[in-house]
Amino acid sequence: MAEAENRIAHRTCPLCEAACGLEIHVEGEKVSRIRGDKQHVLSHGFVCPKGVSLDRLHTDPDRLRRPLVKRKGAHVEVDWDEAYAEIEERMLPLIEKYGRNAVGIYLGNPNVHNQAGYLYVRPLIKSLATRNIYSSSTVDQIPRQVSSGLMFGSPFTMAVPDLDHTDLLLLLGTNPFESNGSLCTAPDFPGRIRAIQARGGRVIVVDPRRTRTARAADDHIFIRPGTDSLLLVAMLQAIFEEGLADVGALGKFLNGVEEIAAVVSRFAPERVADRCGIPAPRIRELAVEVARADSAAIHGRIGIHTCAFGTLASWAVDALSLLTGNLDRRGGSMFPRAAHSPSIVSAGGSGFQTGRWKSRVRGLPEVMSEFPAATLADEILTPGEGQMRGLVSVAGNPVLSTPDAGRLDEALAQLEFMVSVDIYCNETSRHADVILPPPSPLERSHYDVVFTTLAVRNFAHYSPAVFDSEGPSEGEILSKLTLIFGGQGAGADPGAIDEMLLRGLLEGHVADEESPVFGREIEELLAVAKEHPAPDAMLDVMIRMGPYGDAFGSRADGLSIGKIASHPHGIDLGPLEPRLPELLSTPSARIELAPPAILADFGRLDAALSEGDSSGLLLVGRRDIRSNNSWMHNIGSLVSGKDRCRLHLHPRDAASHGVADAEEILLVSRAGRIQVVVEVTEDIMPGVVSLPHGWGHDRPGTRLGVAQAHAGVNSNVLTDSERMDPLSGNAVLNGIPVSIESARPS
Ligand SMILES: Nc1nc2c(c(=O)[nH]1)N[C@H]1C(S)=C(S)[C@@H](COP(=O)(O)OP(=O)(O)OC[C@H]3O[C@@H](n4cnc5c(=O)[nH]c(N)nc54)[C@H](O)[C@@H]3O)O[C@H]1N2
Ligand SMILES: Nc1nc2c(c(=O)[nH]1)N[C@H]1C(S)=C(S)[C@@H](COP(=O)(O)OP(=O)(O)OC[C@H]3O[C@@H](n4cnc5c(=O)[nH]c(N)nc54)[C@H](O)[C@@H]3O)O[C@H]1N2
Ligand code: SF4
Ligand SMILES: [Mo]
Repeated sequence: MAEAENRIAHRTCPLCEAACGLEIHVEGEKVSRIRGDKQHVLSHGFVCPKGVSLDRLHTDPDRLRRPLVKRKGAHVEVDWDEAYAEIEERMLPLIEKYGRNAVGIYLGNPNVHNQAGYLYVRPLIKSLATRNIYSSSTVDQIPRQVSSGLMFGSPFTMAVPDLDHTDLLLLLGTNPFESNGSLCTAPDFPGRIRAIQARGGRVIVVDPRRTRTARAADDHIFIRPGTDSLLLVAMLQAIFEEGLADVGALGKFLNGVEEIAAVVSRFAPERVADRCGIPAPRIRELAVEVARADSAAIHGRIGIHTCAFGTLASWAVDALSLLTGNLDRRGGSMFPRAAHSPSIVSAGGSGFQTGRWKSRVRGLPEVMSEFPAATLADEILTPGEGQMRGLVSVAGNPVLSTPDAGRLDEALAQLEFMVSVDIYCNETSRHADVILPPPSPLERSHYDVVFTTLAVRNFAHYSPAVFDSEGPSEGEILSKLTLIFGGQGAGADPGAIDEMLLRGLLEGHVADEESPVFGREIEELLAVAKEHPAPDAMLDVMIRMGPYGDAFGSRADGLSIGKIASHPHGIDLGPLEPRLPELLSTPSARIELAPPAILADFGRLDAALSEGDSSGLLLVGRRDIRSNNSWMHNIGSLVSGKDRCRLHLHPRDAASHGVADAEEILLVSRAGRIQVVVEVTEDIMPGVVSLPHGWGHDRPGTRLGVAQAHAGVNSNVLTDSERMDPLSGNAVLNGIPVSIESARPS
């Protein structure tokens, strides 16, 4: 017998936005150990319990290796050709009979952690030619994209806090000690927070829970859920009133300061204090501290975005940063410069628009060509022309992750045909007639196309696959679906999509007079890129044509995918540098501080403030370092120990409701009711309760042996699909009015 080969593979962890470098020790075909890559240019050895469990995801016997097709109500394994043929035979007639919009698509979060999702989803959507496009964006970050689109011209021009240089970090509605950060790729967020403190800076956390991040901070401010927009706007008012507004050099290309000064004047701290649960002097003090700091970085996430005023709150974060001279400046909020070429954005166009078309049932505006995930069930359940009869779900688990989940669960059961591209048969994919499983993360190469654009330091890291895959790659699966829906048939060669993508990437560059490859032969450049198999060939084009790229030999010493790959610990591309006005793509080529949609939303904010507040309990979520949304609960080491799916309740509320620790209660909202065990804790604001999302693994028909034994309950049965941020379509997932009832039969 040949001796087992021992080697160390280096790769980016694809699980969360921190993008840590892993060192994977391999003996033969087995991983013997995973630890942090100490030499990684960004993570310097940091890892979390999920990253070191990647091999257990890889070896999980419940992870699907072959396609499943539903026969007589039960899933059976079939080969790939049979699975594709089934899709062609059953989905195409639906499209023919009911039209293109009858088949929708839902895209889940792992698509942004996987280059296949980045490259191959767009052609798939194009081939479906449907308006029924949904994704986890509308239960997550889309308010940030809308505010960025309105202010800077592109929904991808998002500022990130310059963690490594700031003197004051203000965090709102984010708990990076558990989540490891979001819209801010910063492996070892805890270490970076300690570094701010070590260099004499301060960290302030605004959160209705005393989180691990809050405990590590210098200051923690409790806030009533859903009121961050009011807090931030009142801080703006205070800054104008105190004469502290100073936009610095950005004044040369900035519109709208006077309009904003006028509109925020109605929101003095004294007016919002009670609603926020923060004394007015504290709000003023905070505003002055941000304005007077040598540098300040303000960052808000899930807690401020998944609210009724998510877009306004996101806008206010940038407005505060701009008006205190902290936007696009070291130590403030800055725009990263990733190594791959950006999707082409330019000033002077028609600008960022939403509402170009409306959803059928509720008339909700499209945002970034998507409808809100909160209306997916409506479109399936409501009869009439254009009713959805089929669905393609790629890397999503909306049955656990989107609001009014009980209703969506029922809706999916009524579809005539559903395809899931997923590694598990879980709460959502159990509804699918065909499940197509892509390879495990260790069986694919990785280049972080999304999170390098959100990193606190510019970097590039390529990792080859650790193991070969027996099945087709995710790109190939998505290409097959593209060809089927495009009418080329299940037998067509998926390589045709690679060829199309590659040519598409190159055509713009050779035709662009400003480009260093202007006028060169496409075939010549194609031949260079094709030295790598797809999708690396596409990445090679994007890297070569990117800001540090070699432009196919035109720029000596520039980057290519091969060059990046020759640095297994990544390449450091330096600290963030100012990028305005170069990056602006608004029609005016200026920053629009007062876009009409934002100005108009102040009227809604005013009305909401004038209305009375509900005095009842408000439900918020939370994350735990060992979870990853809904889908890592089948890994034993990540669910062992104390049950984590418990309702946090303040002792005062426990007493007033006559509820004891560890008691099971009924939690009731307008949308639904669930039975849950209470954990009484001082670490939550009175009047607020908290339950994590992503649990509820007790549905029949799934194949999740471990998760079923740690089922928990689905918090999204309680979240309400009627409540959303109208500017972005984002669901309200935090600040849900709930009441407690006895679980004991009366
Ligand atoms: N109440 C409440 N709800 C929330 C949130 C909250 O804070 N509170 N957070 C929201 C947020 S931020 C998000 S991003 C969403 C997530 O919403 P979703 O993306 O819908 O849900 P996930 O749990 O991430 O499910 C990911 C799915 O992808 C599959 N998968 C994993 N890896 C791969 C892969 O490589 N390829 C493929 N094809 N499939 C794969 C998993 O098995 C799983 O089925 O949930 C949202 N829901
Ligand atoms: N371990 C782990 N890591 C993850 C994930 C995971 O599920 N588990 N998911 C990943 C994904 S998809 C995302 S998008 C990111 C999210 O990353 P984060 O935004 O850091 O997400 P959370 O940890 O849920 O932190 C949200 C915080 O907002 C608070 N909050 C709730 N309502 C309000 C409010 O109205 N105002 C304020 N100020 N705070 C409020 C909650 O108490 C909570 O502490 O995490 C990513 N990383
Ligand atoms: S923090 Fe995120 S990227 Fe880093 S090891 Fe954990 S899951 Fe992976
Ligand atoms: Mo997310």
